Amino acid sequence: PAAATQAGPGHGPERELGDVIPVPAEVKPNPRTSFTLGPHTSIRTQVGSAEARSVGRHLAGVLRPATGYSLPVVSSGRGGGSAVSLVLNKHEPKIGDQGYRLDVGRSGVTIRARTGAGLFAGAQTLRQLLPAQIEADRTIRRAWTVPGGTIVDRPRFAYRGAMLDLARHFHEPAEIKSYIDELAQYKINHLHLHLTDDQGWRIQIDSWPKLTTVGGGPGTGVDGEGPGFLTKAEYTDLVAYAASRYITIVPEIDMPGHTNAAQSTYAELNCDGVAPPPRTDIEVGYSSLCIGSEITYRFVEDVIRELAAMTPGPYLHIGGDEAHATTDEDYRTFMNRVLPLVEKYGKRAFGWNEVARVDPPASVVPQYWGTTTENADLADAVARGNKVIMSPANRSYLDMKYDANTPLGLQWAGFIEVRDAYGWDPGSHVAGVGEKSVLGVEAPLWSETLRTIDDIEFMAFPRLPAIAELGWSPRASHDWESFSRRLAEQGPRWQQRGVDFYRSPQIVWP
Ligand code: TNX
Repeated sequence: PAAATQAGPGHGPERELGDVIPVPAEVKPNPRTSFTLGPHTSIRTQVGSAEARSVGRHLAGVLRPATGYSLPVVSSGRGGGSAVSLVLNKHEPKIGDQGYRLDVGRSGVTIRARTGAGLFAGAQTLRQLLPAQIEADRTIRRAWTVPGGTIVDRPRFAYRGAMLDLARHFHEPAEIKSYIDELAQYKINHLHLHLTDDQGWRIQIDSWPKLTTVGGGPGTGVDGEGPGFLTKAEYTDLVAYAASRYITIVPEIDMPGHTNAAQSTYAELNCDGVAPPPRTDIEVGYSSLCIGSEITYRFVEDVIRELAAMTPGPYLHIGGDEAHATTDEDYRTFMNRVLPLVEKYGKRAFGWNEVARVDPPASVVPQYWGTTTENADLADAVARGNKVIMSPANRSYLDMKYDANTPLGLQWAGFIEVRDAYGWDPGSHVAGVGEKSVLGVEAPLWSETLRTIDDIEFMAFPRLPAIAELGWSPRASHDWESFSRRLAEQGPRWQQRGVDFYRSPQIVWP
Protein backbone atom coordinates (compact mmCIF):
# COMPACT_ATOMS: atom_id res chain seq x y z
CA PRO A 1 0.00 0.00 0.00
CA ALA A 2 2.65 2.58 0.92
CA ALA A 3 4.63 1.57 -2.14
CA ALA A 4 1.49 1.61 -4.25
CA THR A 5 0.60 5.14 -3.17
CA GLN A 6 4.14 6.25 -3.92
CA ALA A 7 3.89 4.92 -7.44
CA GLY A 8 0.36 6.14 -8.04
CA PRO A 9 -0.48 9.12 -10.18
CA GLY A 10 0.32 12.43 -8.59
CA HIS A 11 3.06 11.01 -6.38
CA GLY A 12 6.63 10.07 -7.42
CA PRO A 13 8.22 12.30 -10.06
CA GLU A 14 6.34 12.25 -13.34
CA ARG A 15 9.40 13.09 -15.32
CA GLU A 16 12.92 11.80 -15.58
CA LEU A 17 15.85 14.01 -14.80
CA GLY A 18 16.96 15.37 -18.15
CA ASP A 19 13.49 15.27 -19.74
CA VAL A 20 13.72 18.90 -20.72
CA ILE A 21 14.32 20.99 -23.84
CA PRO A 22 17.09 21.74 -24.59
CA VAL A 23 18.47 18.45 -23.29
CA PRO A 24 21.22 19.08 -20.71
CA ALA A 25 24.87 18.29 -21.34
CA GLU A 26 25.28 15.87 -18.40
CA VAL A 27 22.57 14.12 -16.42
CA LYS A 28 23.11 11.74 -13.48
CA PRO A 29 19.75 10.56 -12.10
CA ASN A 30 19.49 9.38 -8.52
CA PRO A 31 16.17 7.61 -8.02
CA ARG A 32 16.57 7.72 -4.22
CA THR A 33 16.60 11.48 -3.79
CA SER A 34 13.56 13.03 -5.45
CA PHE A 35 12.36 16.28 -3.86
CA THR A 36 8.80 17.43 -3.35
CA LEU A 37 7.96 21.11 -3.00
CA GLY A 38 5.82 21.83 0.03
CA PRO A 39 3.92 24.64 1.71
CA HIS A 40 7.04 25.42 3.78
CA THR A 41 9.56 25.40 0.94
CA SER A 42 11.49 28.65 0.57
CA ILE A 43 13.58 30.01 -2.24
CA ARG A 44 16.92 30.81 -0.73
CA THR A 45 19.55 33.14 -2.14
CA GLN A 46 22.86 34.34 -0.76
CA VAL A 47 22.91 37.47 1.32
CA GLY A 48 23.74 40.47 -0.84
CA SER A 49 23.24 38.86 -4.23
CA ALA A 50 20.76 41.04 -6.09
CA GLU A 51 21.10 38.89 -9.17
CA ALA A 52 20.29 35.61 -7.41
CA ARG A 53 17.38 37.36 -5.68
CA SER A 54 15.90 38.52 -8.94
CA VAL A 55 16.14 35.03 -10.43
CA GLY A 56 14.57 33.74 -7.21
CA ARG A 57 11.68 36.17 -7.47
CA HIS A 58 11.08 35.22 -11.06
CA LEU A 59 11.10 31.52 -10.18
CA ALA A 60 8.73 32.08 -7.25
CA GLY A 61 6.38 33.96 -9.58
CA VAL A 62 6.32 30.95 -11.91
CA LEU A 63 5.77 28.33 -9.19
CA ARG A 64 3.24 30.08 -6.93
CA PRO A 65 0.02 30.02 -8.99
CA ALA A 66 -0.20 26.24 -9.52
CA THR A 67 1.28 25.15 -6.18
CA GLY A 68 -0.56 27.74 -4.12
CA TYR A 69 2.53 27.80 -1.85
CA SER A 70 3.94 31.08 -0.61
CA LEU A 71 7.54 30.21 -1.61
CA PRO A 72 9.13 33.18 0.14
CA VAL A 73 12.38 34.40 -1.38
CA VAL A 74 14.78 34.66 1.55
CA SER A 75 18.41 35.69 1.84
CA SER A 76 20.44 33.39 4.02
CA GLY A 77 23.59 31.35 4.05
CA ARG A 78 23.19 27.71 4.85
CA GLY A 79 20.31 26.34 6.75
CA GLY A 80 17.98 23.43 7.09
CA GLY A 81 14.46 23.04 5.84
CA SER A 82 12.98 22.50 2.45
CA ALA A 83 14.47 24.90 -0.07
CA VAL A 84 15.35 25.75 -3.61
CA SER A 85 18.76 27.41 -3.22
CA LEU A 86 20.32 29.68 -5.81
CA VAL A 87 24.06 30.00 -5.37
CA LEU A 88 26.45 32.19 -7.35
CA ASN A 89 29.97 30.81 -7.40
CA LYS A 90 32.49 32.33 -9.82
CA HIS A 91 34.60 29.19 -9.69
CA GLU A 92 31.95 26.53 -10.23
CA PRO A 93 33.66 24.10 -12.64
CA LYS A 94 32.53 22.79 -16.04
CA ILE A 95 29.67 25.20 -16.68
CA GLY A 96 31.19 28.29 -18.33
CA ASP A 97 29.48 31.67 -18.08
CA GLN A 98 25.99 30.60 -19.10
CA GLY A 99 25.76 27.12 -17.60
CA TYR A 100 24.64 25.80 -14.23
CA ARG A 101 24.76 22.80 -11.94
CA LEU A 102 21.48 21.54 -10.52
CA ASP A 103 21.40 19.07 -7.61
CA VAL A 104 18.16 17.51 -6.47
CA GLY A 105 18.44 15.94 -3.02
CA ARG A 106 15.82 14.92 -0.47
CA SER A 107 15.58 18.26 1.28
CA GLY A 108 15.84 20.50 -1.70
CA VAL A 109 17.19 21.67 -5.00
CA THR A 110 20.42 23.64 -5.33
CA ILE A 111 21.24 25.54 -8.50
CA ARG A 112 24.80 26.83 -8.80
CA ALA A 113 26.16 29.09 -11.53
CA ARG A 114 28.86 31.66 -12.18
CA THR A 115 26.37 34.29 -13.40
CA GLY A 116 22.76 35.34 -13.13
CA ALA A 117 22.27 34.02 -16.67
CA GLY A 118 23.42 30.59 -15.51
CA LEU A 119 21.10 30.61 -12.48
CA PHE A 120 18.23 31.66 -14.71
CA ALA A 121 18.99 28.81 -17.14
CA GLY A 122 19.00 26.36 -14.23
CA ALA A 123 15.66 27.71 -13.04
CA GLN A 124 14.18 27.01 -16.49
CA THR A 125 15.38 23.42 -16.21
CA LEU A 126 13.77 23.10 -12.78
CA ARG A 127 10.49 24.48 -14.17
CA GLN A 128 10.42 21.81 -16.88
CA LEU A 129 11.32 19.04 -14.41
CA LEU A 130 8.09 19.70 -12.52
CA PRO A 131 4.82 18.18 -13.79
CA ALA A 132 3.17 20.03 -16.70
CA GLN A 133 0.41 21.27 -14.39
CA ILE A 134 2.97 23.60 -12.82
CA GLU A 135 2.03 25.87 -15.74
CA ALA A 136 -1.58 26.20 -14.58
CA ASP A 137 -2.75 29.66 -13.50
CA ARG A 138 -4.84 28.30 -10.60
CA THR A 139 -4.01 26.16 -7.58
CA ILE A 140 -3.92 22.43 -8.20
CA ARG A 141 -3.70 20.05 -5.25
CA ARG A 142 -1.08 17.44 -6.08
CA ALA A 143 2.51 16.47 -5.28
CA TRP A 144 5.06 18.74 -6.95
CA THR A 145 7.97 16.35 -7.24
CA VAL A 146 11.31 16.85 -8.99
CA PRO A 147 13.34 13.75 -9.95
CA GLY A 148 16.57 13.29 -7.99
CA GLY A 149 20.15 13.55 -9.19
CA THR A 150 22.55 16.03 -10.72
CA ILE A 151 22.62 18.00 -13.96
CA VAL A 152 25.75 19.80 -15.15
CA ASP A 153 24.84 21.91 -18.15
CA ARG A 154 26.27 24.57 -20.43
CA PRO A 155 25.46 25.81 -23.97
CA ARG A 156 27.10 24.61 -27.15
CA PHE A 157 26.80 28.09 -28.73
CA ALA A 158 26.90 31.47 -26.97
CA TYR A 159 24.14 32.96 -29.16
CA ARG A 160 20.69 31.40 -29.32
CA GLY A 161 18.27 33.72 -31.05
CA ALA A 162 14.77 34.24 -32.32
CA MET A 163 13.54 37.05 -34.58
CA LEU A 164 10.24 38.88 -34.88
CA ASP A 165 9.36 41.01 -37.93
CA LEU A 166 7.54 44.11 -36.72
CA ALA A 167 7.68 45.75 -40.14
CA ARG A 168 5.30 43.61 -42.20
CA HIS A 169 2.82 43.55 -39.33
CA PHE A 170 3.46 45.41 -36.15
CA HIS A 171 3.29 43.29 -32.99
CA GLU A 172 2.26 45.08 -29.79
CA PRO A 173 4.70 45.24 -26.85
CA ALA A 174 2.44 42.88 -24.85
CA GLU A 175 2.68 40.29 -27.64
CA ILE A 176 6.45 40.65 -27.83
CA LYS A 177 6.66 40.17 -24.06
CA SER A 178 4.61 37.03 -24.13
CA TYR A 179 6.89 35.65 -26.88
CA ILE A 180 9.90 36.60 -24.73
CA ASP A 181 8.40 34.59 -21.86
CA GLU A 182 8.25 31.51 -24.08
CA LEU A 183 11.74 32.03 -25.57
CA ALA A 184 13.33 32.26 -22.14
CA GLN A 185 12.04 28.82 -21.18
CA TYR A 186 14.05 27.24 -23.99
CA LYS A 187 17.22 29.12 -23.04
CA ILE A 188 17.03 31.45 -26.05
CA ASN A 189 19.13 34.47 -25.06
CA HIS A 190 18.71 36.93 -27.94
CA LEU A 191 15.64 38.46 -29.58
CA HIS A 192 16.33 40.10 -32.93
CA LEU A 193 13.71 42.71 -33.84
CA HIS A 194 13.34 43.45 -37.57
CA LEU A 195 12.19 47.03 -37.09
CA THR A 196 12.05 48.45 -40.62
CA ASP A 197 11.22 47.26 -44.10
CA ASP A 198 9.46 48.34 -47.30
CA GLN A 199 6.04 48.13 -45.65
CA GLY A 200 6.69 49.90 -42.37
CA TRP A 201 9.04 51.71 -39.96
CA ARG A 202 8.48 50.65 -36.36
CA ILE A 203 10.92 52.50 -34.12
CA GLN A 204 10.78 56.15 -33.03
CA ILE A 205 13.72 58.24 -34.28
CA ASP A 206 13.55 61.83 -32.98
CA SER A 207 15.64 63.40 -35.74
CA TRP A 208 13.36 61.93 -38.46
CA PRO A 209 9.99 62.00 -36.70
CA LYS A 210 7.79 61.17 -39.70
CA LEU A 211 9.40 57.72 -39.99
CA THR A 212 6.94 56.45 -37.42
CA THR A 213 3.95 58.78 -37.77
CA VAL A 214 3.90 58.28 -41.55
CA GLY A 215 6.19 55.28 -42.22
CA GLY A 216 4.65 53.35 -39.33
CA GLY A 217 1.29 55.08 -39.34
CA PRO A 218 -2.23 54.11 -40.42
CA GLY A 219 -2.38 51.98 -43.54
CA THR A 220 1.15 50.60 -43.23
CA GLY A 221 2.10 46.94 -43.17
CA VAL A 222 1.15 44.15 -45.55
CA ASP A 223 -2.30 44.86 -47.02
CA GLY A 224 -2.26 48.04 -44.94
CA GLU A 225 -3.23 45.95 -41.94
CA GLY A 226 -0.20 46.18 -39.68
CA PRO A 227 0.25 49.78 -38.48
CA GLY A 228 2.03 50.79 -35.31
CA PHE A 229 5.48 51.48 -33.90
CA LEU A 230 7.49 51.37 -30.71
CA THR A 231 8.11 54.64 -28.94
CA LYS A 232 11.54 54.98 -27.40
CA ALA A 233 9.95 54.42 -23.99
CA GLU A 234 8.26 51.22 -25.16
CA TYR A 235 11.48 49.96 -26.75
CA THR A 236 13.43 50.70 -23.57
CA ASP A 237 10.80 48.91 -21.51
CA LEU A 238 11.04 45.87 -23.83
CA VAL A 239 14.82 45.85 -23.53
CA ALA A 240 14.48 45.80 -19.72
CA TYR A 241 11.76 43.13 -19.78
CA ALA A 242 13.94 40.93 -21.99
CA ALA A 243 16.99 41.58 -19.79
CA SER A 244 15.09 40.42 -16.72
CA ARG A 245 14.82 37.08 -18.52
CA TYR A 246 18.46 37.18 -19.66
CA ILE A 247 17.52 37.97 -23.25
CA THR A 248 19.41 40.62 -25.22
CA ILE A 249 17.56 42.64 -27.85
CA VAL A 250 19.29 42.86 -31.26
CA PRO A 251 17.63 45.69 -33.21
CA GLU A 252 17.70 45.67 -37.02
CA ILE A 253 17.41 48.58 -39.43
CA ASP A 254 17.41 47.02 -42.89
CA MET A 255 19.49 48.88 -45.52
CA PRO A 256 20.33 49.80 -48.25
CA GLY A 257 17.37 47.79 -49.62
CA HIS A 258 14.03 47.06 -47.91
CA THR A 259 13.75 50.82 -47.32
CA ASN A 260 10.54 51.89 -49.07
CA ALA A 261 8.81 52.95 -45.84
CA ALA A 262 11.57 55.50 -45.17
CA GLN A 263 11.87 56.59 -48.79
CA SER A 264 8.15 57.06 -49.27
CA THR A 265 8.13 59.18 -46.09
CA TYR A 266 11.13 61.42 -46.88
CA ALA A 267 11.53 62.40 -50.54
CA GLU A 268 15.14 63.51 -49.96
CA LEU A 269 16.18 59.89 -49.39
CA ASN A 270 15.57 59.19 -53.11
CA CYS A 271 18.12 59.94 -55.87
CA ASP A 272 15.45 61.71 -57.94
CA GLY A 273 14.05 63.56 -54.93
CA VAL A 274 10.63 62.06 -55.53
CA ALA A 275 8.96 59.99 -52.81
CA PRO A 276 7.61 56.69 -54.15
CA PRO A 277 4.14 55.62 -53.00
CA PRO A 278 3.91 53.52 -49.83
CA ARG A 279 3.87 49.77 -50.49
CA THR A 280 1.73 47.14 -48.80
CA ASP A 281 2.49 44.17 -51.07
CA ILE A 282 5.18 41.55 -50.32
CA GLU A 283 7.49 42.12 -53.28
CA VAL A 284 11.20 42.38 -52.37
CA GLY A 285 14.32 43.85 -53.95
CA TYR A 286 12.98 47.05 -55.54
CA SER A 287 14.03 49.75 -53.07
CA SER A 288 17.48 51.25 -52.43
CA LEU A 289 18.74 54.20 -50.48
CA CYS A 290 20.58 56.73 -52.68
CA ILE A 291 24.20 55.59 -52.37
CA GLY A 292 25.79 58.72 -53.87
CA SER A 293 23.93 61.22 -51.71
CA GLU A 294 25.31 62.67 -48.47
CA ILE A 295 21.81 62.99 -47.01
CA THR A 296 21.67 59.18 -47.01
CA TYR A 297 24.61 58.97 -44.62
CA ARG A 298 23.27 61.75 -42.40
CA PHE A 299 20.04 59.77 -42.15
CA VAL A 300 21.78 56.47 -41.51
CA GLU A 301 24.08 57.97 -38.88
CA ASP A 302 21.16 59.66 -37.08
CA VAL A 303 19.29 56.37 -36.97
CA ILE A 304 22.28 54.33 -35.83
CA ARG A 305 23.20 56.90 -33.18
CA GLU A 306 19.70 57.07 -31.70
CA LEU A 307 19.18 53.32 -31.85
CA ALA A 308 22.60 52.54 -30.32
CA ALA A 309 21.86 54.99 -27.50
CA MET A 310 18.74 53.07 -26.47
CA THR A 311 20.28 49.61 -26.96
CA PRO A 312 22.47 48.33 -24.11
CA GLY A 313 23.25 45.05 -25.92
CA PRO A 314 26.45 44.72 -27.97
CA TYR A 315 24.87 44.17 -31.40
CA LEU A 316 23.18 46.31 -34.04
CA HIS A 317 21.90 44.60 -37.21
CA ILE A 318 22.02 46.59 -40.45
CA GLY A 319 20.23 44.09 -42.70
CA GLY A 320 21.87 44.25 -46.11
CA ASP A 321 19.75 41.48 -47.66
CA GLU A 322 18.21 41.36 -51.12
CA ALA A 323 19.56 44.76 -52.19
CA HIS A 324 18.74 43.91 -55.82
CA ALA A 325 18.13 47.55 -56.70
CA THR A 326 21.65 48.51 -55.54
CA THR A 327 24.61 47.73 -57.83
CA ASP A 328 27.40 45.57 -56.38
CA GLU A 329 29.74 48.56 -56.44
CA ASP A 330 27.21 50.79 -54.68
CA TYR A 331 26.53 48.06 -52.12
CA ARG A 332 30.22 47.91 -51.30
CA THR A 333 30.49 51.71 -51.11
CA PHE A 334 27.50 51.84 -48.80
CA MET A 335 28.68 49.08 -46.45
CA ASN A 336 32.19 50.50 -46.31
CA ARG A 337 30.72 53.75 -44.99
CA VAL A 338 28.04 52.32 -42.76
CA LEU A 339 29.85 49.44 -41.01
CA PRO A 340 32.29 51.90 -39.36
CA LEU A 341 29.32 53.97 -38.17
CA VAL A 342 28.02 51.01 -36.20
CA GLU A 343 31.41 50.73 -34.55
CA LYS A 344 31.56 54.50 -33.97
CA TYR A 345 28.48 54.19 -31.75
CA GLY A 346 29.95 51.28 -29.83
CA LYS A 347 28.15 48.36 -31.43
CA ARG A 348 29.17 45.22 -33.28
CA ALA A 349 27.46 44.94 -36.68
CA PHE A 350 25.28 42.02 -37.72
CA GLY A 351 24.21 41.75 -41.35
CA TRP A 352 22.41 39.15 -43.46
CA ASN A 353 24.96 36.97 -45.27
CA GLU A 354 25.14 39.26 -48.34
CA VAL A 355 27.30 41.53 -46.18
CA ALA A 356 30.07 38.90 -46.44
CA ARG A 357 30.57 40.01 -50.07
CA VAL A 358 32.24 43.25 -49.05
CA ASP A 359 35.02 41.52 -47.06
CA PRO A 360 33.83 43.11 -43.83
CA PRO A 361 36.12 43.38 -40.79
CA ALA A 362 36.29 40.24 -38.64
CA SER A 363 34.08 41.82 -35.97
CA VAL A 364 31.08 41.84 -38.35
CA VAL A 365 28.69 38.89 -37.94
CA PRO A 366 27.05 37.62 -41.15
CA GLN A 367 23.74 35.84 -40.59
CA TYR A 368 23.28 32.95 -43.01
CA TRP A 369 19.76 32.66 -44.41
CA GLY A 370 20.50 30.65 -47.55
CA THR A 371 18.96 27.32 -48.49
CA THR A 372 22.10 25.57 -49.74
CA THR A 373 25.04 24.03 -47.94
CA GLU A 374 27.60 25.89 -50.04
CA ASN A 375 28.21 29.62 -49.81
CA ALA A 376 31.63 30.79 -50.93
CA ASP A 377 31.24 34.33 -49.57
CA LEU A 378 30.36 32.97 -46.14
CA ALA A 379 33.19 30.42 -46.17
CA ASP A 380 35.64 33.17 -47.22
CA ALA A 381 34.46 35.43 -44.42
CA VAL A 382 34.97 32.62 -41.92
CA ALA A 383 38.44 32.04 -43.32
CA ARG A 384 39.17 35.73 -42.64
CA GLY A 385 37.99 35.34 -39.05
CA ASN A 386 34.32 36.38 -39.04
CA LYS A 387 31.93 34.52 -36.75
CA VAL A 388 28.49 33.72 -38.18
CA ILE A 389 24.91 33.12 -37.10
CA MET A 390 23.19 30.16 -38.71
CA SER A 391 19.56 30.58 -39.72
CA PRO A 392 19.17 28.55 -42.93
CA ALA A 393 15.76 29.43 -44.38
CA ASN A 394 14.84 25.83 -45.23
CA ARG A 395 15.46 24.72 -41.63
CA SER A 396 15.04 27.56 -39.17
CA TYR A 397 12.55 29.96 -40.82
CA LEU A 398 9.48 29.74 -38.63
CA ASP A 399 7.38 31.51 -41.27
CA MET A 400 7.65 28.58 -43.71
CA LYS A 401 4.55 26.40 -43.82
CA TYR A 402 4.71 23.01 -42.08
CA ASP A 403 3.02 21.39 -45.07
CA ALA A 404 0.69 22.24 -47.93
CA ASN A 405 -2.26 22.57 -45.56
CA THR A 406 -0.75 25.12 -43.18
CA PRO A 407 -3.11 28.12 -43.27
CA LEU A 408 -0.37 30.67 -42.49
CA GLY A 409 3.14 31.25 -43.75
CA LEU A 410 5.10 31.22 -46.99
CA GLN A 411 6.75 28.38 -48.86
CA TRP A 412 9.58 29.84 -50.91
CA ALA A 413 12.18 27.85 -48.91
CA GLY A 414 9.99 24.73 -48.81
CA PHE A 415 7.82 23.13 -46.16
CA ILE A 416 9.46 22.72 -42.77
CA GLU A 417 8.08 20.00 -40.50
CA VAL A 418 9.46 19.78 -36.98
CA ARG A 419 11.79 16.95 -37.96
CA ASP A 420 13.31 19.14 -40.69
CA ALA A 421 13.78 21.99 -38.22
CA TYR A 422 15.62 19.61 -35.89
CA GLY A 423 17.53 17.57 -38.48
CA TRP A 424 20.64 19.61 -39.25
CA ASP A 425 23.91 20.52 -37.61
CA PRO A 426 24.74 24.24 -37.24
CA GLY A 427 28.43 23.36 -36.76
CA SER A 428 28.83 21.66 -40.16
CA HIS A 429 25.84 22.84 -42.20
CA VAL A 430 27.73 25.05 -44.67
CA ALA A 431 30.97 23.82 -46.24
CA GLY A 432 33.94 25.65 -44.76
CA VAL A 433 31.92 26.97 -41.80
CA GLY A 434 32.90 24.87 -38.81
CA GLU A 435 31.82 24.70 -35.20
CA LYS A 436 34.36 27.28 -34.01
CA SER A 437 33.16 29.89 -36.50
CA VAL A 438 29.54 29.64 -35.43
CA LEU A 439 28.53 32.21 -32.84
CA GLY A 440 25.12 30.62 -32.71
CA VAL A 441 21.76 29.90 -34.28
CA GLU A 442 18.59 31.90 -34.85
CA ALA A 443 14.97 31.17 -35.73
CA PRO A 444 13.52 34.12 -37.69
CA LEU A 445 9.77 34.59 -37.97
CA TRP A 446 8.73 36.90 -40.82
CA SER A 447 5.28 38.44 -40.55
CA GLU A 448 3.92 38.79 -44.09
CA THR A 449 1.07 36.39 -43.24
CA LEU A 450 0.86 36.84 -39.47
CA ARG A 451 -1.32 39.13 -37.39
CA THR A 452 -1.88 37.95 -33.86
CA ILE A 453 0.12 36.36 -31.06
CA ASP A 454 -1.80 33.14 -31.80
CA ASP A 455 -0.41 33.26 -35.35
CA ILE A 456 3.11 33.75 -33.99
CA GLU A 457 2.72 30.86 -31.55
CA PHE A 458 1.23 28.51 -34.14
CA MET A 459 4.27 28.98 -36.40
CA ALA A 460 6.85 28.95 -33.60
CA PHE A 461 5.64 25.87 -31.73
CA PRO A 462 6.80 23.16 -31.94
CA ARG A 463 9.70 24.23 -34.21
CA LEU A 464 11.28 26.89 -32.03
CA PRO A 465 12.29 24.34 -29.32
CA ALA A 466 14.04 22.33 -32.07
CA ILE A 467 16.23 25.30 -32.99
CA ALA A 468 16.75 26.08 -29.30
CA GLU A 469 18.04 22.56 -28.68
CA LEU A 470 20.41 22.76 -31.67
CA GLY A 471 21.80 25.96 -30.19
CA TRP A 472 22.24 24.74 -26.63
CA SER A 473 22.69 20.96 -26.43
CA PRO A 474 25.91 19.12 -27.26
CA ARG A 475 26.13 17.82 -30.79
CA ALA A 476 26.55 14.26 -29.43
CA SER A 477 23.11 14.43 -27.80
CA HIS A 478 21.37 14.88 -31.15
CA ASP A 479 18.68 12.22 -31.32
CA TRP A 480 15.24 12.51 -32.93
CA GLU A 481 13.63 9.77 -30.80
CA SER A 482 14.69 11.46 -27.60
CA PHE A 483 13.84 14.95 -28.83
CA SER A 484 10.42 14.03 -30.16
CA ARG A 485 9.48 12.31 -26.89
CA ARG A 486 10.58 15.33 -24.83
CA LEU A 487 8.84 17.66 -27.29
CA ALA A 488 5.55 15.78 -26.87
CA GLU A 489 5.66 16.64 -23.18
CA GLN A 490 5.73 20.34 -23.99
CA GLY A 491 2.24 20.11 -25.51
CA PRO A 492 0.37 20.02 -22.17
CA ARG A 493 2.52 22.91 -20.94
CA TRP A 494 1.53 25.05 -23.92
CA GLN A 495 -2.10 24.11 -23.31
CA GLN A 496 -1.86 25.16 -19.67
CA ARG A 497 -0.31 28.49 -20.66
CA GLY A 498 -2.78 29.10 -23.49
CA VAL A 499 -0.02 28.95 -26.11
CA ASP A 500 -1.23 27.96 -29.55
CA PHE A 501 0.78 25.25 -31.34
CA TYR A 502 0.73 23.04 -34.40
CA ARG A 503 -0.06 19.44 -33.53
CA SER A 504 2.53 17.99 -35.88
CA PRO A 505 1.65 14.42 -36.93
CA GLN A 506 5.34 13.57 -36.45
CA ILE A 507 4.90 13.85 -32.68
CA VAL A 508 2.91 11.49 -30.44
CA TRP A 509 1.20 14.15 -28.33
CA PRO A 510 -0.08 12.96 -24.95
C1 TNX B 1 13.35 36.77 -47.29
S1 TNX B 1 15.34 36.37 -45.23
C2 TNX B 1 13.63 37.98 -46.65
C3 TNX B 1 12.53 38.69 -45.99
C4 TNX B 1 11.22 37.98 -46.14
C5 TNX B 1 11.43 36.51 -45.95
C6 TNX B 1 10.15 35.72 -45.96
C7 TNX B 1 15.73 37.76 -45.63
C8 TNX B 1 17.01 38.20 -45.13
N1 TNX B 1 14.89 38.46 -46.41
O1 TNX B 1 12.46 40.00 -46.51
O2 TNX B 1 10.33 38.47 -45.19
O3 TNX B 1 12.25 36.05 -46.98
O4 TNX B 1 10.38 34.39 -45.66
